[in-house]
Amino acid sequence: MGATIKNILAQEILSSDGSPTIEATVTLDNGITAVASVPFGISAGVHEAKMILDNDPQRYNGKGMLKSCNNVNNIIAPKLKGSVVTNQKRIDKIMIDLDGTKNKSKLGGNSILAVSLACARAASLAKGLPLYKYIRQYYKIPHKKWILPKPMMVVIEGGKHADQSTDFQEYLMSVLGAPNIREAVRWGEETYQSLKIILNARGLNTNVGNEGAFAPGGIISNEEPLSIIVEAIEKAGFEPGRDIAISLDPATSELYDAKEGTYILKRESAQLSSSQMVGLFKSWLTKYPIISIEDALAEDDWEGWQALYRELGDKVRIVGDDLTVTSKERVKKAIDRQAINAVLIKLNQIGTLTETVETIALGQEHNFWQIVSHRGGGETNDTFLVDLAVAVNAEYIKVGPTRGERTAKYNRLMAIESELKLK
Ligand code: 2PG
Ligand code: MG
Repeated sequence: MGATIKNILAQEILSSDGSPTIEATVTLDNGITAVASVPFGISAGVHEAKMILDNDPQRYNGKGMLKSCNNVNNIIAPKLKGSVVTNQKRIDKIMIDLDGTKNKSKLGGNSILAVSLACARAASLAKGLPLYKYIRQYYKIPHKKWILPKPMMVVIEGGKHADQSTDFQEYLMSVLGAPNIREAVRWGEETYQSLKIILNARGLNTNVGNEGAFAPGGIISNEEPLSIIVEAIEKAGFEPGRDIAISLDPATSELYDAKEGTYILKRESAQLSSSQMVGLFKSWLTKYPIISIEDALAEDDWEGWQALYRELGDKVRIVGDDLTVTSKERVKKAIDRQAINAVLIKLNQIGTLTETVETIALGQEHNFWQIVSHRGGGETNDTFLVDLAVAVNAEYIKVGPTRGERTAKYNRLMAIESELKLK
């Protein structure tokens, strides 16, 4: 029998947004302790696992997480004490059953995930393995080699992540051609610095948004960032489309008027139908080196997604985020409907490590890209997502280029590369 859980304690910590989030500490009978924390999104999809907030206006404007912590300390912890920590599937199943709802709304996806991740980390320590190796071994993930995820860096952001910037939420640089991760990170960061010079030269400010990307107020259109990024890639000495390409996350669930069935682009005083949105992206593909588009359409606009896939599925990676919410069920639906060829992965969208790994496995059976992502609302310094991405050979990690909670992810990725002695 392996090490068992002696105690689990959850408490509030501050997220990158200055409001609380949840952190869990697991202590084992052999004295090992492990800590994990859970981020949250600001443009969260409606189908995500529920995050439980206190809604007590006296504390943190209602955004406290004491209820979530109490759910861990008073309900989850007593059930899990004495469990073998290396049996992650059983631990996750106990919590799923204890919650009993479809979207983890009773105990909170945030509470359950904090415990799930802290247990996995404790188990990896008990086994004496780095977390990424433990995850690969425990879930019998069939990859033999280590192929590290490349940086997909958010470099211009708007939407709900910044005021007075673009309607579309994220413009990203995906590094393609670097010889290794350390170089890939350097390429991305140097290009980000070139971008700053170009934005300044165009009279646009370089304040940053939630994810550490530039959020240039006064930008005139949703298309302008594309030419700016191409210019920045060239200025940094790289070739657009060969060394570094563009990825997009317009996060259009936030722009969708469900009643009218249209997408509202305030910057351009435009109101576009699904097929006009598809047309817009199609025209951009002919002008810019775009390799992936995430949430090009709203989370329940299935017909729009299918049309997009029919039109562009062989030219670009079509990534589900709000559409698929790291749920096996929704990824399955997207496969059946031929709506995507890549999946964004966020642990807190589904709420346990086991379910996340299952969703990834399903996508990989279909040769979909896996992009493991940070959150734009409140992130933490926890780097679990990086170990997960490495364990499954994900194609990319999507993380902003600055601010400590973001650079921690790239630092972890480079450390793993050094540890594996990959050149
Ligand atoms: C997204 C994310 C992360 P948020 O839409 O992909 O960039 O944003 O966490 O705010 O939902
Ligand atoms: Mg997204």
